[in-house]
Amino acid sequence: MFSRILIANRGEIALRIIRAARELGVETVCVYSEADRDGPWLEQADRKVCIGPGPSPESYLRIDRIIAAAETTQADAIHPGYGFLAENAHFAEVCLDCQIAFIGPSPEAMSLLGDKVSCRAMAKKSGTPIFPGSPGEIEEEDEAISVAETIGYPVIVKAAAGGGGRGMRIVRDESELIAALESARQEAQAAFGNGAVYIEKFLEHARHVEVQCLGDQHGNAIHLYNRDCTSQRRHQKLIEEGPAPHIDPALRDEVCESAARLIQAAKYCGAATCEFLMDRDHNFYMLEVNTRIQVEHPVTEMITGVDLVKEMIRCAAGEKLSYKQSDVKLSGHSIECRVNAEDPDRGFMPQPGNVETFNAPGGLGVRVDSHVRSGYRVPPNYDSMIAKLIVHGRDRTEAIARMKSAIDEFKIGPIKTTLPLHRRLLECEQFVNADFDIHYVERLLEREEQVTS
Ligand code: MV4
Repeated sequence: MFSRILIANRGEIALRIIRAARELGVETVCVYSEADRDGPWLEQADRKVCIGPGPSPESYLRIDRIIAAAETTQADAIHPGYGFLAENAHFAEVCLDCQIAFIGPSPEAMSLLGDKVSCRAMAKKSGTPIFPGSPGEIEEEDEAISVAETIGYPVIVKAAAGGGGRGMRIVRDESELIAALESARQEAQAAFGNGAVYIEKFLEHARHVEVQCLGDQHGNAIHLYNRDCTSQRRHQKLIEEGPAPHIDPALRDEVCESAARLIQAAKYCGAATCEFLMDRDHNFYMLEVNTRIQVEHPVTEMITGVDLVKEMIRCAAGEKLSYKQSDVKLSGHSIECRVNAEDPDRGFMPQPGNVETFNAPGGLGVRVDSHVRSGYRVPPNYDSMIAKLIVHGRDRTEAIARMKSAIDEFKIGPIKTTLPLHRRLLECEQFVNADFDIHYVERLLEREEQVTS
């Protein structure tokens, strides 16, 4: 096991990693920016190193400064958390070159799964369902036309290096195809420095279902069942839950096992998530693989009892996974609300500033992952998530009731948060019946706007 790990992140995930390391008897070093000087999580670290000014390109994205901090504090590994450098294969490679373990996959596995074209090819080999589409990158206009004709319109043009909705173009008929191809290429080149694009059949009404996986350096890979992340707005998830509702166990196991086979085929070490879209007839199609620990990982921890961050650290240190597939048992239902410092009544405007009151809820089956306490000032430089409220219940009905009660108990002020919106979503018919698709939150917000104006 490592003696000391450096955490190249901030906020709640930095605290989450500190907790896991502490249980393993591993010391922690936190790097922080000038804007995070008073970050409460820093008090929990064994050491802290300032790496630059508030803007992340000058601190949390500075590979040179992070490596220098790891070397001066003699850290033997780096945990990247999520966001920032977590899915940067170059960073993972620099860590290894400097003889610092990267707590995550090898740069090769990260690149293989991070590129959507090579990931799709790998998925096909491992029997993971994918959308019909181009076998590889689209290089010629003629190929685009013939692929789209074969799979049928509508199709979607996507960037191989894309993710989170950037570099995508929906194409409804052949007349739009060539222009979409060209503009997707240009956007991808500008955003990712890689203009490669591919084509898939476009699915209109879908649910977002993802499978949590873990792999070790000994060729073992397991899945930890699934989560539903359909409740999102502009590619920002608002509510996640697990297991994904309304999926029969036989189909669920088949998809989850196919995800684990993909992770195994990629010789993957650490935590990975395979994202799928599911249509109304319960057909699954893999979208992409996230090669990091995700924000919503506590949902899986609540329903399986597995500490995902500890498993990541253990696997990076060369240990075997603590669980075989048959050791992973599903229990009850979990829901997570991402509490953002944003005003949902004013176009989700960020609400940086002083948090005078922060009274978190508690009780049976209630978990709050947050770095915030009363008196904390939310800096304007970073993501607006200030807490994750996670509940566990014996079934979905109990989890919903518990979440509503916990939201009512949660007092945050004077800054506005997304909690009142979460409360309304938990009561809307589509959520209650889990009869929803990836556009339902936006449609609900539009309806609310019409009522108030
Ligand atoms: C799709 C799709 C429909 N058909 N691919 C959006 C982000 C990126 N991860 C992939 N995305 C989508 N890919 C096909 N073939 C619809 C989306 C999509 C979406 C996916 C998941 C969650 C929310 C979404 C919102 C809009 C579009």
